[in-house]
Amino acid sequence: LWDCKFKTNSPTLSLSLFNKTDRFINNEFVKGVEGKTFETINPHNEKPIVAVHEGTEQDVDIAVKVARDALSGEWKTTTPSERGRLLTRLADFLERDIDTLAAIEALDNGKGFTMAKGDVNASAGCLRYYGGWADKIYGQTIDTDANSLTYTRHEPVGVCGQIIPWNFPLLMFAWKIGPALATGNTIVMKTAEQTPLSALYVAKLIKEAGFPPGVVNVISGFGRTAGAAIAAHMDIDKVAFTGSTLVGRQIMKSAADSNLKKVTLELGGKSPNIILPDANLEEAIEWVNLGIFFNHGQCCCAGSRILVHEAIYDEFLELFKKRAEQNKVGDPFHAETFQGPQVSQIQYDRIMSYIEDGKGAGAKVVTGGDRHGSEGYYIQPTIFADVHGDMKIVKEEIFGPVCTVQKVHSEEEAIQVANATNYGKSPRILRFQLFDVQSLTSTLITGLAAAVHTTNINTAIRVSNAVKAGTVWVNNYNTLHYQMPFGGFKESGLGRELGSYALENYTEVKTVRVHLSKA
Ligand code: TXE
Repeated sequence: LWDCKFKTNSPTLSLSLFNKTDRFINNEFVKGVEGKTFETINPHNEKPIVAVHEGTEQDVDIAVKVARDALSGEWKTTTPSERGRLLTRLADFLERDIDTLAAIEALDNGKGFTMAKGDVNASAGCLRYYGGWADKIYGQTIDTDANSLTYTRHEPVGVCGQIIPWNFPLLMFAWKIGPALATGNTIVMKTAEQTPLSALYVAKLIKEAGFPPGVVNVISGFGRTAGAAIAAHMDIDKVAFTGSTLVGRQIMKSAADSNLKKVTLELGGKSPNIILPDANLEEAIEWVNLGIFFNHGQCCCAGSRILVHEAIYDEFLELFKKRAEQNKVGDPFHAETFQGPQVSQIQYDRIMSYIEDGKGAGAKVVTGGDRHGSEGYYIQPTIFADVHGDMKIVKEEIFGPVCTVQKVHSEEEAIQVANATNYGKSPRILRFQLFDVQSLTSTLITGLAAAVHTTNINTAIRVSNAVKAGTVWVNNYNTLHYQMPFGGFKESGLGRELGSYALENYTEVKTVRVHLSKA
């Protein structure tokens, strides 16, 4: 049991109700088989919040069995409309408990309480959206010019393993379970070891909403044990993963080496944000600021490579510096906080080492470049200028509040630099370096997102068409919505999440051909 009180920007909040830190299998909270626990850390003060039961391979086995049985139990006869109602009810409960969920998220992840409330609302919206889809999953009738009736059915894939990261713990949970449940699958979810808490709270709500036992199972645990067990499991039909490109590769390999389970991946990025001379500079600066510093730079689609036309480069830098310095960094529970701590010591160290590397390589620190304060994993919003394409800070995903501003001389050059995310070694070399994160990230060929800022519609469309990215924002950034598909070109991923596109990941198409007798 943990019992804490927080002074938030809404009334003081008590989390004493939340005492479920075991794994959630078959609608019950039970201890892990090996009886191990691990601590989840508050990134604001670097102190443990609570010990959580660790799920390992054996727990994955149990969860898979339960999820397999659930496919032929009550869930099989739960009608599509009822599946929709269950998802909608779960969305209602998220909204009902928004303060509690946002507080858990702020505490465990470090994001601002206000931002976390946004995540809760977006998660509820996503679940409700997929609740709406549940009774609209159908195939085609096909005229084959023969004496037959041919039609397709969109059937659930089966047991889905889902592995999520720590940057949007609750939102990633919702993105994953929404389409999977709408289409009638069952789930074994592994949350990120840094942020297991909000999913455990939602597990309680899943039971309360009335989902049959075994439909959603949640395991808190580590990647190399529970995560790897999911990817390699012979009785999991599909794995959906969000995380690093390095692990994405391993998951695909495990899927291929086991039962060829279906794979969807949402991976890293080094997304370009292009500012052309005719842009509304004041508005563009706001979007650029949000593009990189939102969620402390811990977004796979963060606009971390800012490409600015030479005609406005100096003015842009001056205004962007001023804007970035207004971002309030501090306690997630303070009302005015825009940027909280990074999620963990590991991420903090990784980001600081990139900052040092940038300085060492001769990039100019426009603002930031250091830790913020003396406690917690806080880093100053950092802008580097005078960079070139060979620098590590330009080539590799930093996943923190750090961006580079590069000067370009034309629209053509902006497009060319935007698409130039292939630096160095060939994939053949990678085979021998699968565990070398640095060498692997340095070869990232990303294509998750991009943006262009211009007031000319022709330029906007021309650049959008030319940029190789799964999402292109025109005169905005980081505006995701559950109705819009999201995913990566190139090494940024496989498949699309959200929108109707995500439903395809969770259905098998069955063709039925009926021979019609002539009589
Ligand atoms: O990611 P991991 P990490 C990027 C970002 C970040 C870097 C490292 O650049 O700096 O990755 O972060 C599980 N088999 N992104 O180390 O390891 C793990 O337990 C199966 C981008 O946290 O990929 C967690 O649940 N699963 C990203 C999830 O994978 C494994 C978000 C992500 O962890 C596993 C996060 C294994 N062998 C990081 N190893 C995005 N696309 O948004 C780990 N996991």
